[in-house]
Amino acid sequence: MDNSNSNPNANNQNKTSKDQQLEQFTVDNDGKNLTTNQGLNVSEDEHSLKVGERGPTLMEDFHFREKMTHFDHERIPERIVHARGFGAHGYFQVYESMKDYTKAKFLQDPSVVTPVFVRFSTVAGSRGSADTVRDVRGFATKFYTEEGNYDLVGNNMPVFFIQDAMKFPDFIHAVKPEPHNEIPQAQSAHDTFWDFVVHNTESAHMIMWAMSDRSLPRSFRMMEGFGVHTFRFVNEEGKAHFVKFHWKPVLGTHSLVWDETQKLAGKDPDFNRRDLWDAIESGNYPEYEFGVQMIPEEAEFDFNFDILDPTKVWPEEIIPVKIIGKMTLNRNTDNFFAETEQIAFHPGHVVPGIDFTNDPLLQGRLFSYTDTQLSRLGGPNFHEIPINRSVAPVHNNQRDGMHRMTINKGPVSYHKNGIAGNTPKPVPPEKGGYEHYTEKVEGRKVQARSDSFKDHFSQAAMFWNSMSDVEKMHIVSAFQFELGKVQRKEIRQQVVDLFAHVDSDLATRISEGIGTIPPQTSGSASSESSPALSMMNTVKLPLTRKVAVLAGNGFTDELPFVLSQLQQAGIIAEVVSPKLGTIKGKTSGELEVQHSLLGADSVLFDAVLVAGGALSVSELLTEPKTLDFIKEAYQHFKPIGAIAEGANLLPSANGEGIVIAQENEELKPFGQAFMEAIAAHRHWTRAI
Ligand code: HDE
Repeated sequence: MDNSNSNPNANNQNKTSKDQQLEQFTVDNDGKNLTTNQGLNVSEDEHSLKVGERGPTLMEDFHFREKMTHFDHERIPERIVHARGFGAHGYFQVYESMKDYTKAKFLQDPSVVTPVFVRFSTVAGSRGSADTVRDVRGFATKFYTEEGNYDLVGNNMPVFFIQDAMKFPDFIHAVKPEPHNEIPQAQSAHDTFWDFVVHNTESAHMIMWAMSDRSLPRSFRMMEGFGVHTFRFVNEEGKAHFVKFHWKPVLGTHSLVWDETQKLAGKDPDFNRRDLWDAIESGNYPEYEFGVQMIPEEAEFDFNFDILDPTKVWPEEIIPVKIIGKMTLNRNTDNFFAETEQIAFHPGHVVPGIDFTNDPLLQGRLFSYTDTQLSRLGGPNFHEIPINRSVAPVHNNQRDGMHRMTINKGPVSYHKNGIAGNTPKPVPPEKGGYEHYTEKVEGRKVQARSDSFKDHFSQAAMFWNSMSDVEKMHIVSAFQFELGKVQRKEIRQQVVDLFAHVDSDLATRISEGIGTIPPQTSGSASSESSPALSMMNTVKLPLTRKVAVLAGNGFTDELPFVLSQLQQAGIIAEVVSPKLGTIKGKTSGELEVQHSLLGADSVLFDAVLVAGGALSVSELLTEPKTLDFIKEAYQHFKPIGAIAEGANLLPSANGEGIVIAQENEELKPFGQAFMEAIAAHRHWTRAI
C-alpha cells in the first residue's frame, strides 16, 4: 500500500494537532544523564549504600528508596473488561460534507484532518491473556476534534448480549473466570457463561456472532467495527436522524481458524498486536471506511424490530450503509502505558451534532465509563493525562483533586462571578455550545422492558440463515467445543432447547456429540437473511498477506522471480529454512533466511510457497517439521504454492488453493494464480 501521499504525518509540518500536543510531553532519555526525580545527577545505580561492602544497607540511600518506591507502584488496576488491548494513532477525514444530517464539525469538510487514537481489545481476558481467544473485540476510537473529544466506543460485532445496563455486572461475572478458582482465563467455554445465556434469552443473537468466526479475527486490520447502539445525528436546523456507525476495513473482514487460534495462543500470544505494530512500522497503514446507517426520526416505528434494541441489527439491505469517510492508522505509540493503557474512553464524550437515544444499554454506559476511570486512573483529573487531553482548549471552574497538573490562575473558581467578568462563560448553541437534543419524553416511572424488545430469536435465525455452509459448520463446532467444556449436563441441554427456538436444524446439529437430546420441534424463527452478514461476501485482497517461503540451499532460479512478483503486489514473503543465515541458489543468487524451522510455524503465516530444486527439497526434508508445516497449512485451508520438485512435499497435488508451477512452465501465470489464491484468504472446500 502506498500511503506516502496521503499521510499528514509524513513530515513535520503535517503532524496532527494531537501529535504536536503529545510531543510536549514526550521525553527522550537517549544520551542524557541519569537523575533522580528531583533532577539530581546520580553517580551510582547498581549498588545500594552499605556499611562496608558486605554490611547492612542504609535508609539514607534516597536514590535506592525512590527507585524502589516508584517500582512498587508501577501497576494500576487493569480495565474490568477489555483489559487486554492495543492502540495506535492516526487520522480521519470525511469524504463529503454531512451537514444535511449533522452539525459535527469534523464531519463537514473533507480537507479537515482529525487526529484519532484507536484501541482494539478483547473483552474477557486479563491484561496478559492471549490475543487470539474466542471473544468479542473492542474497537474504540477517540477523535480529537476541534470541538472537543468524540469517543466512538464500539465492538467488532453489531449487537450485544443484553438489553439493559443493569445486567452488565451479572453478564461480566458470568463470562469472567469462575470466582472460586479463577478458571478459565479468557474463555467463554465454561458453566457460568452458558448458565447466564440460557437464563437470559436476549443473548441468543449475540451468541450466534460470538460462536461465529467473527470472534477470531485474523487481524485488527481485517475487522469491522460497530457503534452497536443507535445514536442521533442532529443538524444545524435541529432536525434529527437515528444513526448506527460502522467501520469497514479496506482489506476486508477475515478470520482465523479455531485450531489455528488455539495454537497461536501458545506460539505467539501477541499475534494480533504484533500484526498491527508491524504493519504500521512497515508503512502498510491500516485503513477503515466510516459508514452510517440513518433513519429519519419520523420512521422510528417503521420496522419489525425496535431500533433502540441493542440486540438487533439494521439489515444493510433495508437501511444501506452510507460510506462517509476514512480513518488511517499511521503511527505506533511511543509508550504503551502512557498511551494505550492510560487512554480513557467514554461513550458520553460527544460533540455538537451527535446525541444519544434511549437505548437502555447506552444510557447505563453513560454512567459507567467515568466512574471506572476514577479508580483505574486514580482520581478526577484523568482528562489531563496527555493521551486524554483534548486539542480544543479546556476552561472551567473544576479544581484540585489527585494529580492535578493545570495551574489555574486567579481567585475565581465559580460561576456566576463578577470578578472575572463572569468567565469562563457558557457558549450559546448557535455559537457551538453543546445543546442536548430536546426530545419529548413522557411516561410513568417503571422498572420494565418494552414489549418491542421481547423478540429474542428472529434476528439470531436471520444471522444463521445468512451464513455459508462453511460458516454454519464453524458455528456448530464452536457451540460443540464450548458446551463440551460445560460440566453440568442440564446446562448443555438447556442450550440445545434454547437454540431450538432459533432454528431446529442448528439445535439438532449442536446436539450431536454433546450428550444431549435433540429438539423435538422443527422450524426457524425467521426466513429472512442478510447477505452482508456473511464474511464470505467481504473484500478479498492479497495486500500485506504473509507467505512462508520454504527453501534450502540449491533453490532454483524461479524463486527470486516469484518473490519479486509477490513483493510488487504488497505481499510479505519470509524465508523459512532449517537454519538461519543465508541460502544459495542452484545457479546464482542468495537469500536471507528470516526464520529457522524451529522458531517458525505455519500458523504465523497466511500461505506457504515451496521452492523448486532437488537439493533444496532434500535439505528441507532433513528437518522433520517441514512436512508438518505444510500439512498444517493445508488443514487450515491456506493457499499453498510449489515450484517444480517443491510439489513433492505437498499433502495433495490438486484441490482449491493449491497452485503448482511445473518444471519449465511460464512463471507469470503461476505467480498470478498464487496471488489470487492468497487473496481468497482460505480455501474452504477442502473441509467439505
Ligand atoms: Fe463497555 N466498558 N460497557 N461496552 N467497553 C468498558 O470502561 C460497560 C459495552 C467497550 O479500549 C469499561 O474504561 C457497561 C458495549 C469497549 O479502553 C467500563 C456496559 C460496548 C471498552 C465499561 C458496557 C462496549 C469498554 C471498562 C453495559 C460496545 C474498552 C474500562 C451497559 C458498543 C475501551 C473502561 C478501551 C470498556 C462498561 C457494554 C465497548 C467498565 C456498564 C455494548 C470497546 O466502564
